[in-house]
Formats: sequence, structure tokens, C-alpha cells
Amino acid sequence: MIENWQHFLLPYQQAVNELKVKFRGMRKQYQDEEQHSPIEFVTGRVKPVESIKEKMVRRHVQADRLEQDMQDIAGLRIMCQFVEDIYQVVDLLRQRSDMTILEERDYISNVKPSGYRSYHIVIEYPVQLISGEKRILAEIQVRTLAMNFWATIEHSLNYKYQGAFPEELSARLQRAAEAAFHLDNEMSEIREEIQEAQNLFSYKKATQTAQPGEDLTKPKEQE
Ligand code: 0O2
Ligand code: 0O2
Repeated sequence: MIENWQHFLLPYQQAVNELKVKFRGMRKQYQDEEQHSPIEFVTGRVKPVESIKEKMVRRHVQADRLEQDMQDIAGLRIMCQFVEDIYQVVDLLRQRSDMTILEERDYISNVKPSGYRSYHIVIEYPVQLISGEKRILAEIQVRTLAMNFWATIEHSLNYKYQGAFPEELSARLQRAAEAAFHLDNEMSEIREEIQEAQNLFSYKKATQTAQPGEDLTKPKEQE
């Protein structure tokens, strides 16, 4: 068994922190170039020790295989406005030289029986420790805001019912998942119009906060 969890999890925490900064930096770059960002927001967490232990039992993972066999000890979530943005984010991740993609699971084309949709990417990511480099696994979940809304609610209910949903609730959740996906499709249909409105809104906001004489065509200095 792992004796010092804090020590074991330290590189995972470092990876989550670094990746959050990197993915949020990508959003900033799009904003700086006044382009639509495929990344709306980013969250991250290290799996709590109790959840790791529970998953070890459920998935029959031996302690000495934990690093290789549990891929989501470090977990990142990238939320997008549109389904198209998800695939753009995936392409951006494929091009990066600071991580290696080991696995991709497309639960958008292959919806889970629960109704769950998201695009999962498992990466190998090198963290620099005082003892040298350590390559750890991390799972990145890329999803729309609607997919995230559904998954967050279903996850809380799952916690209450321990996965054994009453049939009626399970059917309702599946219908809600379809409704969320319908919403995503509708938003995709009017995507160009939404993006035009968003550009107009950010331009208006910039002109309202601009100092007299400030040239809005020049990029703003870093805050
Ligand atoms: P801002 O300015 O609020 O956007 P940290 O690492 O401390 O920054 P932490 O504690 O890891 O953040 O929190 P978490 O839960 O991982 O991420 C929270 C971030 O997601 C916050 O951004 C929230 O604002 C952002 N967030 C959560 N829900 C939404 C949402 O529905 N829409 C948008 N656009 N953002 C959301 P920041 O970086 O703290 O800064
Ligand atoms: P957390 O941190 O509580 O979210 P398994 O974990 O055995 O189900 P596996 O092979 O590890 O499956 O990976 P999978 O299924 O690709 O991804 C697991 C993670 O995806 C889960 O993590 C959830 O975050 C998310 N997920 C997968 N299916 C569902 C679902 O039906 N509903 C919701 N809300 N989320 C889902 P964990 O382990 O639950 O951890």
C-alpha cells in the first residue's frame, strides 16, 4: 500500500497546476488575437485519496501498478461553447510537444449508455522534480457547457444512488442528455451569428473601458 499519499500525489498536483496554466494560456492567446477561443474555461483536480482507494478495489488495481493503471489521478477538464470547438481543442493537443497522447476516447460519437458525452484524452506528461523528470499520466476531458451541466448533475445523483438509479430517474437522465445534445446542435447551427454577437460585445466592452486617445487596434499590454 502507498504509505505517504501526500508524497505520492505531489507530482500529480504539480502536473494539474502546470496544465491549468497552459490551457488557460491558450484561451488568453485567442482573446489577445481577438479570435473565438475554443476553450471557455478550464478546471482541474487531483483525485481524492478515498476515490483512488475505492477505484483500486473496483478495478482490481494493485498498489505497485497504480501509476500505470489509473489514468485519471490527475484530471483536467476543458469546457467549450460548441461541439466543433471540442475537436479543435483535440487537434491543438495533438500538436503539442510538451505531452504525449496515449489514448483517445470519443464518448461523443460513442455515447455511454448513461447518456454521458465527452472527449477523453489520456496523456503522458513530464514533470520536473528535484530528483529529476517523472512522467505521469493525466486524463483530459473535453466537453461542451451543456455536456458539463448534464455530467455534473448526473455525477451528484450517482453519488446519492451509488450508480443504482431507479428506472424512471435513469430514463429521465437519458432524455435530459439527449435534450442537452439537441441544445448543442441548435447552438452549432447558429454558431456564426453567436460569434459575431460575441465579437461585437467584446469590442463594445473594450471601447467603454478604453482611455481617451487609446488605440484599440493595438494589442493591450498584459494585465
Ligand atoms: P475567473 O476569472 O473566475 O474565470 P484556480 O486554479 O485557483 O484558478 P481552481 O481552484 O482550480 O481555480 O478552481 P476550479 O474549480 O478548477 O476552476 C474554477 C475556474 O473555472 C474559475 O476560473 C471559474 O471562473 C471557472 N468557471 C467555473 N464555471 C464556469 C462557467 O460556467 N463559465 C466560465 N466561463 N468559467 C467558469 P478562474 O481561473 O478562477 O478565474
Ligand atoms: P471522478 O473524478 O469522480 O469524475 P471508469 O472510471 O471505470 O468508469 P475508465 O475506463 O476509468 O472508466 O474511464 P472513462 O469511462 O473513460 O472515464 C471515467 C471518467 O469519465 C469518470 O471518472 C467521470 O469523470 C467520467 N464519466 C464517465 N462516464 C460517466 C457517466 O456516465 N456520468 C458522469 N457524470 N461521468 C462519467 P470517475 O472515476 O467517475 O472519477
